[in-house]
Amino acid sequence: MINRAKCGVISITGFPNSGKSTLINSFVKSKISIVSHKIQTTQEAIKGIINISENQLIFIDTPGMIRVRKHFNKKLSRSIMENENICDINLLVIDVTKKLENKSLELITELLEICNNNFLILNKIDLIERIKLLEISKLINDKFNFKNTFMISAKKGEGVDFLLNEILKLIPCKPWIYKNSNQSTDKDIIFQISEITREKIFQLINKEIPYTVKIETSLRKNKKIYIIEQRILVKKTSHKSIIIGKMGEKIKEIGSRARLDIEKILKFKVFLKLSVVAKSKKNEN
Ligand SMILES: Nc1nc2c(ncn2[C@@H]2O[C@H](COP(=O)(O)OP(=O)(O)OP(=O)(O)O)[C@@H](O)[C@H]2O)c(=O)[nH]1
Ligand SMILES: [Mg+2]
Repeated sequence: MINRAKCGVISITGFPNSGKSTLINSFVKSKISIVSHKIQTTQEAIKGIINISENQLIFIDTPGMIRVRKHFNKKLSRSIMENENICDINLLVIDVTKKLENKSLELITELLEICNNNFLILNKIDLIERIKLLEISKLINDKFNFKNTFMISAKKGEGVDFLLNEILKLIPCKPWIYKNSNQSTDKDIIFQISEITREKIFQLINKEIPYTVKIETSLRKNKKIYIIEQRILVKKTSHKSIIIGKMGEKIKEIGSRARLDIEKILKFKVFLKLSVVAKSKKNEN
């Protein structure tokens, strides 16, 4: 097997909210990257690893690329560009329900510089008519030189296996980078568990608060159960009250949704204890 080993690095880039994290989860068949309806959910690059017979595929989910480079966005675009020249294939994911502005077209030019093999991924095809889809495909392909175009629904898994097969045809012969064949992500379990809770906050709390939240996680295990304690660090006492919600309803919902997902990852029963801490470190709950 060593002689025939193939290993490919595939970056997943595109605009915020286009479905990049949904796609990496669909490839890996596990929630390794969090998903929400809000833009800029993914804050740092996350690798998803799958092994198929002699092939190892390493996907890199990246934070959505945007033009307005505020302080924290600079960091985000840098982490995308760190992948420059290391990927064998770049999947540029476009949300077909969003209108493509001129500045988005300019950004595509930048994203194509990351790699020599670029695939155009038209995502969310479950939401538009075929005729509109073909128009979008033509519009983009007339302007840019993509190696191939794929029309998929990352959420429903439509077209994902076909895309995977085309990727397998292009990856180079070289030794596997990750020797442990059970490893599905480069992130440790503490990161994954913290991210799950961050996802629930993105899904359940409105506006800007989710962007400022940090999660601290500790975990221990006995014979019967994992005991996980998480501190949700927020900037202001007012944010803390919003996360806790009326009669503690919000935090309860965050906790029960997070626990279910964490149990899926750990494949074990979990006791999850959440507390919310305002930055002043007073008023812990
Ligand atoms: N209907 C539909 N919704 C999708 C599809 N793919 C993703 N979504 C939804 O689009 C939203 C954004 O998905 P994400 O996977 O978080 O998008 P992203 O590109 O990783 O976003 P950022 O990390 O913020 O850049 C979520 O609400 C997903 O459920 C799809 O194929 N069809
Ligand atoms: Mg994402």
